[in-house]
Amino acid sequence: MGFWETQENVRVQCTGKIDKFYREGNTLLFYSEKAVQRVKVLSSNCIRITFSSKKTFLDIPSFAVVNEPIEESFSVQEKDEAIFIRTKEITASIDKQNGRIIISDSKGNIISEDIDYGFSWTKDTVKCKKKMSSSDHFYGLGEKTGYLDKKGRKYVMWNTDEPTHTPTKDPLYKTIPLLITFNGHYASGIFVDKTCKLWFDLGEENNEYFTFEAEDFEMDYYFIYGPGIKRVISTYCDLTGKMSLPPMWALGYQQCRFSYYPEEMVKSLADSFRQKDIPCDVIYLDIDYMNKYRVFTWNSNRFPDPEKMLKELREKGFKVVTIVDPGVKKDAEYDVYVEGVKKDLFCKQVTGEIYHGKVWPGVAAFPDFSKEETRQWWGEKHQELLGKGVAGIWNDMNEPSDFSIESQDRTLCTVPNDVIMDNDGHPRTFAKYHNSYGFNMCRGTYEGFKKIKPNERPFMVTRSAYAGIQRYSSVWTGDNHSWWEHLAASMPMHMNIGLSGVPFVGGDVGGFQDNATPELFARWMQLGAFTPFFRAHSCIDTKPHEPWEFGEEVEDICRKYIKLRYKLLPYNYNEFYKASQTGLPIMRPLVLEYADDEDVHNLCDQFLYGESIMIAPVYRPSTDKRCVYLPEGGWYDYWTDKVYEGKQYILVDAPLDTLPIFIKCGSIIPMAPEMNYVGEKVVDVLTLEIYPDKETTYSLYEDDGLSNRYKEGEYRITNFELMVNQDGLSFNITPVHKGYDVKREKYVLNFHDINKEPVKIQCTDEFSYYYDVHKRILSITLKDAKTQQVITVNY
Ligand code: MIG
Repeated sequence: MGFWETQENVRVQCTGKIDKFYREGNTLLFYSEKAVQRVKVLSSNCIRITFSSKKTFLDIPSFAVVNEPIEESFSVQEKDEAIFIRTKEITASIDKQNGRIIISDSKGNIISEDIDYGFSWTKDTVKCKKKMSSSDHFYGLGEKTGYLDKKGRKYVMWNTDEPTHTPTKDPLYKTIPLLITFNGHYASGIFVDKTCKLWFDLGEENNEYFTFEAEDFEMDYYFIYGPGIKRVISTYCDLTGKMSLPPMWALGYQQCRFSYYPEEMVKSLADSFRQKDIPCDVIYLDIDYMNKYRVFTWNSNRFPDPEKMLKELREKGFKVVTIVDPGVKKDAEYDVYVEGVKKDLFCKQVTGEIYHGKVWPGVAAFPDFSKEETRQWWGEKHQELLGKGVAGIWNDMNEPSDFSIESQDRTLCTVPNDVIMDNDGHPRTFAKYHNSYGFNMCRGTYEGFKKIKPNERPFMVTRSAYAGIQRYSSVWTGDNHSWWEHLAASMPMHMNIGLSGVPFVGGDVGGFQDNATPELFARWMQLGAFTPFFRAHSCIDTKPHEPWEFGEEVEDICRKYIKLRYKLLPYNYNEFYKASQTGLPIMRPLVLEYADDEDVHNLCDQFLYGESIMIAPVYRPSTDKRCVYLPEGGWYDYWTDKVYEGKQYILVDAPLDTLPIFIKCGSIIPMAPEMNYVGEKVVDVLTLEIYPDKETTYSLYEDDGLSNRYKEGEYRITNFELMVNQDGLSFNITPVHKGYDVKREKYVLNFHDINKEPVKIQCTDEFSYYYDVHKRILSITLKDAKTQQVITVNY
């Protein structure tokens, strides 16, 4: 096949006729005159497609993919027009005329179809062009502005320190190139595993096709067949790994500001939380704790004895997380810099000289985190922090941001493209590894964390990320503003990050830049209480943004929702557990559960928090009512216990102190007593809020919330089962794994929506009960017998 000139010097070529193909194990190679494409069968619903315009493959080990399975049970059939690869679930055909790939399911429905030709390339890029239909929706893509459905825009993947996220701003800090396509019936995923610049044009250029393009001579992507969205995500997480369980305190409320110092201020901040009866677990130290922004140092005037301070805070239940930036100050007297130079750990220019940019400490070198040795060294450096009692690490500026390049175009304010990264024997330019920089920084930190504190679970939060980051760190969405628009925009952004394999996500509650109004702050706190990572943060030159800075009414609202967050800890922790097992998000769009319902395909102003709770935040000023969509099934208003039929829009009251919360009929929600911080009290009484449907089951995971002993079986799983019949109900409690003693004494079972006083209650163990006729709640208290317990109620 030929080529054509679109513009001067931009010669576009495409695969052309396939001359020969080979199979070897799970791999097929297809050669045309100028290019080669490789299909690897990984499982019955996943294939990897690599294309090279140079006829050879890079074969650089992936940063993202940690588990690439091999599937050999598939058939290959050559016909006149195409070669067919058939697994149990999908058939991929490779057109002999042009190399294009068409994938269909076992019933023959076309799921994915290259159009015009397969791959095309220029001297700088490789592109793949696929058919798009009018019913297609696009989800995932990590951290992007806009609505839930990403259709209609072109996005670029290039990690950028972009402090002003206006509605169409792109790119931001993270790259997670997982594109989920859903046509209303079938979902599939395309995961482009490339750390160079990428573009996804999802219908901006044309509404007949979408494209993805890499700034490289090679394209490498995984095609994942669903048919459901959940399966796409879980298959993606089988490849890239899952979040491991964080320490339970990381689910508590976290307080941040740029910056809390000196020590007295940090301590009095902590005391204020306790005095004001507002629960809080974590306080952050931003860049000003360091000695002139030198990483792994302390400013000894501001923090004369960090170890002592951290110990005192710990005794009050506070954990401290410190920021760590990648830039290492160029300073001949500074050991970290000197060591990095001596051990050859910094990124270098082609000339062999260390590249120096400029960040907070001034002129600085950038560790080459693509090298194993650098990551190890960096990890060990955290002894200075973690060894002194710091509880977690906050990685910032790791796109990486570089102030030495001044440009209106923020994508340029980073380490230049021609700097070299070593990647352990696979040296390429920064341009090719750019999007992995923050990821590998986190990887080094995480490994170091595990060495320094082998008995603890690492806690980290990062701004920049690449696919697979969930293995190492939680993420936050960078420098938002105290704008209503950002409060609203955070919902689809968090949901799409969740759909991209990263369940532990949140944004700066209250907004980072600008001053929040009391009303905005209250509304944001309500939403924040239902985001996996729950941290308030504000910038250096803003007014104080602590929960008590906005008057009494707002302080009360903050207290109410932060306390609710703590009461929901068992539920929330269980959601984290499930996410660690499945890879599925905690904060999830309704489309994940109600895919057949067209009304939810782009619904992004309400969301599910875990399996039972739906949140419909207020995200506009002067608003005390909002429209809520209830999907199929029944829904309880959390505040009034009023039950609604699903599949309807309702208007609910939402005065400033009310966040509309709905509980799915058929839910069991475990709750803990109020506490000031995680672990303050043993949860000796576990309350189950039970919202009946005909049949309901719930499985609760519990462990010590801190150590890694759960990996050796030290955890408890208890199953709860409710069955409702005409004249009563029965409830079973069944411990199914008893590897950990949760020190529970009692259960309080609150059965909601009970309209009659019971005439008879029987239980395998001693119990007491109370029926509240006004609330229509039957409350039964019984001891945790640690064996199977059965309760029957007759009305
Ligand atoms: O150039 O460390 O997004 O959360 O407070 C700004 C100071 C650097 C950006 C982070 C923000 C943090 C701030 N940092």
